[in-house]
Amino acid sequence: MATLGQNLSSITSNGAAANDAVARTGAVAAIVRDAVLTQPVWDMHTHLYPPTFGTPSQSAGQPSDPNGLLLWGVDELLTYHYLVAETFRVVPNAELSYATFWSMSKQDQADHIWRQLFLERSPVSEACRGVLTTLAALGLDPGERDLGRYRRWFAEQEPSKHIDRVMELSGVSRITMTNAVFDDNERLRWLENPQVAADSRFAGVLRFDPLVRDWPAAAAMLSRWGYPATESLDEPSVQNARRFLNDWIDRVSAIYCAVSLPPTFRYESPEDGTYSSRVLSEVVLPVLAERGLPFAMMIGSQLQVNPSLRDAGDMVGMSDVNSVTRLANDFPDNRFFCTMLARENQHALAVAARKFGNLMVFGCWWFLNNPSLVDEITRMRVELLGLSFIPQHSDARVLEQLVYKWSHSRQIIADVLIDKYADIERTGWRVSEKEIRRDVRLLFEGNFSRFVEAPAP
Ligand code: RAT
Ligand code: ZN
Repeated sequence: MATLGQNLSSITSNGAAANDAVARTGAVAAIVRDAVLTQPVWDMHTHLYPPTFGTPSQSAGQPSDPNGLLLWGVDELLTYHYLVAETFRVVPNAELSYATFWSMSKQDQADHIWRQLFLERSPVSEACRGVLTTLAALGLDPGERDLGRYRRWFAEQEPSKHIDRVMELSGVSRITMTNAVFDDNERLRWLENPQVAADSRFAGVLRFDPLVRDWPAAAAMLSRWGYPATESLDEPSVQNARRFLNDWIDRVSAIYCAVSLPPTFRYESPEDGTYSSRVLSEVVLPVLAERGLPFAMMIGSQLQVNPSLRDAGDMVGMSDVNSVTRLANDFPDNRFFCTMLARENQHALAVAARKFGNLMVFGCWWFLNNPSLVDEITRMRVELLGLSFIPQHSDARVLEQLVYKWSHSRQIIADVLIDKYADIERTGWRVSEKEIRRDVRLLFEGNFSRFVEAPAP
């Protein structure tokens, strides 16, 4: 088999064609795997922050802030809401009530989850496996099963240096935040310290779900914050809402704006009589077109079907892809990122992206971020869209999740690409190492940086 880096063009077909074909397949696979595993990625959607936003975790060098926004460390990894949901399946609330669980300290919650999901039964779910991948990559042997030792190790880390280390381990070159302007805890931190996000490792994204999901509630809040707006969305309200967006885009240095939308979200036309269509067509999309910023729609999360689970209580639902195509068609001066939560929506969404160059499909979101589904969705997208999509984002809520979310995804993306290059090579087409690395760069960095019109880090 050819070694990595061997010039692929040196494997010719003079004579032993079958052997050469086998050698090429092996050499291409090795190069693809290396390219995918080493290519830096610009992670386009996370819930991570620089240490300046405070951190609730114990660390060396920074006092802990109970409401801090940067989550990291083993207790945060274990209390990830994906694992909270899995724990309540095996210890139903009849045995340990929701109220009792939420009143426990973070460390006690983590102990409970560790015992139930890692010790009482094997941690085979994707979210459990992720904790193990992450510990191993950090040099903490999961085989030891020693939560106390893991805790001591994390408490010795200095947050900013730890971020560097995690970014290096996960191959993440830039972390895109989700800056939720309607969240008081976050909004006040921006207002108190305009330099709060002065950290070149992080990029800002203005997130404003209530504006599109619940205009009357958003209007009341805007009014309180000095942007008078009425439920009727009259002309002054439109102007003030636009001013609000412009001010916050500037404050956050947003590289795009984003919302999460319910499965019931519909857009027929600017005049379809819904608040969301009016807010989009009169406020959000004109501002973003003027600013040259993309608009990200994450569609399909039905909020709080079980409110007692808090962040873990949301559900998936089928959404309407035609609403997305109508938006892409009616607003050609806007660029749209879109991801959908239902597996059943993935094919139509990829087909929609074939119709509109201003629509960029991204990521395998939340309940789709499981190996079997990432494999299926990535294959289908390559077949329909070639290399013109963004295969994955991490959605990390806890810093070290960058490690497992990217290592698990990279392995699958490499498998898919290896098969796709093998398919085209069977026709006699030859790919070079340079072309493979170029293609991988597009998927991990280039397509995103082109769409946000910002240079890759
Ligand atoms: O994946 C998640 O952690 C979800 O809870 C959400 O954060 C979702 O990704 C979102 O951005 O709304
Ligand atoms: Zn998210």
